[in-house]
Amino acid sequence: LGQEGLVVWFTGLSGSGKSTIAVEVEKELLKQGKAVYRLDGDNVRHGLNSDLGFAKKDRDENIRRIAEVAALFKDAGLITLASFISPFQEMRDFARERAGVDSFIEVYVKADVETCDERDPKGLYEKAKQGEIDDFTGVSSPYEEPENPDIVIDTVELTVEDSVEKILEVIVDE
Ligand code: GGZ
Repeated sequence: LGQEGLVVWFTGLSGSGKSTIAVEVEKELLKQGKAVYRLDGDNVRHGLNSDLGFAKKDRDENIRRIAEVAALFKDAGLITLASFISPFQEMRDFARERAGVDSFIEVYVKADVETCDERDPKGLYEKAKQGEIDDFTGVSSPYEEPENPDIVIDTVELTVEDSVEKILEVIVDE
């Protein structure tokens, strides 16, 4: 990998491990002296996209804006790590198209709903099942599995360390 930017797009359910893995990938890339920036719900949904909720229309707009931002960061030469549920194939395809097909890596962070529900670090699945949160992905809103991901990370089987290694192997070859 030279100075060229890249978008690494993490998709998966809430609690699948997207953010945990993206944070560790970021640390490794920084250690290697790479220019990297991470986009996730904490720095996007509270600012740029604070007007958006979780109905399909809002999720699509959330991902549309993030895809555009990621493409700009990529143009600036950054390895941009984006971790969002991004449940719809159409919008993930849009993100790939905006980045440029050769500058985009789709990482499916795979864990079944039951596992995520058991982990439930923020108690959101419980709230969703109680009807306290509407349109919750995996409970009352759909998640379309990636049709053609570049990398599949099965977080039921793999440790965080192994997951990071698997992703870095692909990134450094780009
Ligand atoms: C899914 C929700 C919802 C609903 C709040 N459905 O695990 P988290 O808490 O920290 O991450 C989830 C985050 C999902 O935002 P995204 O921007 O990634 O979603 S999407 O790509 O679909 O637009 C979760 C929290 O927000 N959260 N309500 N109803 N996740």
